[in-house]
Amino acid sequence: MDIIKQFDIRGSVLSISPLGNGHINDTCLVVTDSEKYTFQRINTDIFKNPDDLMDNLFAVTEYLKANYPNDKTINYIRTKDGKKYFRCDSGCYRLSVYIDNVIALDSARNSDDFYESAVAFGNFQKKLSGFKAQTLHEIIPDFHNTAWRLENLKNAVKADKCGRLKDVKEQVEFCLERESSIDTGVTLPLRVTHNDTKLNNVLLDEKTGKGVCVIDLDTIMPGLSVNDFGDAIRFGASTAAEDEKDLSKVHFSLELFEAYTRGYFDGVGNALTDDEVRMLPHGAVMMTYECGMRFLTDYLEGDTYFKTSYPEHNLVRTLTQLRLVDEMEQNYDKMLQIVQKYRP
Ligand code: GN1
Ligand code: MG
Repeated sequence: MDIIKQFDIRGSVLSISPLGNGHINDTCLVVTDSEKYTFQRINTDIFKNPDDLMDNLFAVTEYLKANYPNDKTINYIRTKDGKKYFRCDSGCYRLSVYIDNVIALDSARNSDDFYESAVAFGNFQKKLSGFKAQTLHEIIPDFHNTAWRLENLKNAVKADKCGRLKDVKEQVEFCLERESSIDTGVTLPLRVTHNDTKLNNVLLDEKTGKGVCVIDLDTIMPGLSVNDFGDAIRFGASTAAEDEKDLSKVHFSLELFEAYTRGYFDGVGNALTDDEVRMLPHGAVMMTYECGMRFLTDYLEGDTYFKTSYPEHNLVRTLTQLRLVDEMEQNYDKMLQIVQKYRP
């Protein structure tokens, strides 16, 4: 409560309650008698430099607000002494205006939801094409360096510090077998990328289902468009949640892939190069493979990175991701055809 008062808020606080289900930061809804706010404690184990992080967030949101004043953009509130976040003994905190009358979905209710999220992320990519990627701080180095993620997995396997390797031999093998698919030899342009393009990071209008605002800007960095596309497919083109325990419910849906591809091109227009367009399906496989390896590594290392609710949580997540990789590989040619069908 005292921390919230450090920010330049309107009204007096009526309530504070938990919000959302991110794996990294702690998020609350703060209601005052005149406004609602999103209040977050930044996870500084993961975001080691909150100054750089908040600089990126302010730079990007201020650019979007100035250039696209009619679109909804997250509005961060400074502290009373003008800082971008508040630091005290218990951590680093930030505040933004809560966006009302919206929903965030953990899985698409239908392909329209996924289509709308794609339009929003495509648009986001297009709107930021005039923003100089090099001016952003690299918040988490090697974030989507899949080869490095594989090295981390190999190290975790070697150390086997929790004795869990015996349960995941098959999954480790699956990841090792795909090493040669990582380096494609194609160099793609550096862009401003979101790097966490999950369906639930687009707020949809609760009545119309249209995309309202892209959120969770923590990992905005210079990166590759195909990875943003791919991460969205990883999460949203599955028929089940990322942590579905019943694997028979988890499938890669070509129908959802098609809906996203159509929406993405409706949003991004012709802002991508031919190489980027051609590599979109590869981005989907890579992001899913990479995320599977990250969950598997964290499982082997004793669940120190991702928040977990039960001991096998990271293993369950690994299994869904690897299942999706397998099915994407089987459908790769169809994915390529769909991309060609919708490209402008
Ligand atoms: C994390 O913060 P959250 O829950 O949206 C992670 C992403 C993973 C995702 C898997 C900074 O995202 O990279 O894809 O979990 N974010 C970070 O659900 O590591
Ligand atoms: Mg995130």
